[in-house]
Amino acid sequence: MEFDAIYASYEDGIDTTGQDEGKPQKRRGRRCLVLKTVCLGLICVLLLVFITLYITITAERDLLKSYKNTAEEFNHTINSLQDNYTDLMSEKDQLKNSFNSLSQKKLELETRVNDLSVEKGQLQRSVESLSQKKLELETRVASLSEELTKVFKEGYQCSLDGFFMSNKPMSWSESRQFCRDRGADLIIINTEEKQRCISSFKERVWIGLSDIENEGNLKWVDNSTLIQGFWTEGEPNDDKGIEDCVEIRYSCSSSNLNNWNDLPCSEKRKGICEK
Ligand code: 293
Ligand code: CA
Ligand code: CA
Repeated sequence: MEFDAIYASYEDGIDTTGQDEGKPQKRRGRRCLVLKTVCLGLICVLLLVFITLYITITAERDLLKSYKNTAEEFNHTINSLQDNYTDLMSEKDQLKNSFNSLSQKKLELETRVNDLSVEKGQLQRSVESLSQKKLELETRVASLSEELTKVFKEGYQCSLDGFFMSNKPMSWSESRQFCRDRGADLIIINTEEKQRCISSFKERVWIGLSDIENEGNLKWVDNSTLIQGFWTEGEPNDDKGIEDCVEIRYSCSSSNLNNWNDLPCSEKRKGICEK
């Protein structure tokens, strides 16, 4: 109604030509055009509003989506960091346990090292004391050996040099080795003087005579054959078929030079060595 009134007054103002015929029809046509134009304008405005709203909403939705994605990524990162943290804490606990156990072992080892050091000190002192005792004993043995040789020489009026006796009873071979280790060998008695010199010795001793290699064929240690023997009566008898080495038997009478006896080589006797 308002529009009709406006257009009517407008049409009235314009039409100054005085032509009245067909006026209402034209007026209606114009009104209709104006209405259409207005409607179109309104539609355009509404369309513009809709498009603007659509773009804005779409942009907001995309933004929200992006925020959501970012939030999910954050969550994911946080979860992963939490997992890492848990792993690291567990590793830390393990390392702590290992450290404690190693510290304990270190302490034990330190204690062991200390104990061993103490033990080492004691052993070193023992070794020193034993070395000292060994030296003393060696000196004593040397002095006794010297004394023995002196007695051996003086007691039996032996004027022969280069004689000495092994320090303990051994088999014939061991006694021989004792002599050889000292640059000598078991004595070879190839003169009466030698036999006289040692025959009254108050021990049973080995001499360097044997038939080890060939039964009945007695030989000296230098491989020479026996020429003159100083046998006890009835010797050598190879008793039980096992007597291959020769000893000098202890004899009360130093005037009795016949004091040799064959006996098993495994018997233990001291040996008389000759250089
Ligand atoms: C037998 C007879 C003894 C002799 C002895 C020694 C051993 O037992 O008269 O003293 O043999 O020859 O070597
Ligand atoms: Ca024999
Ligand atoms: Ca015999």
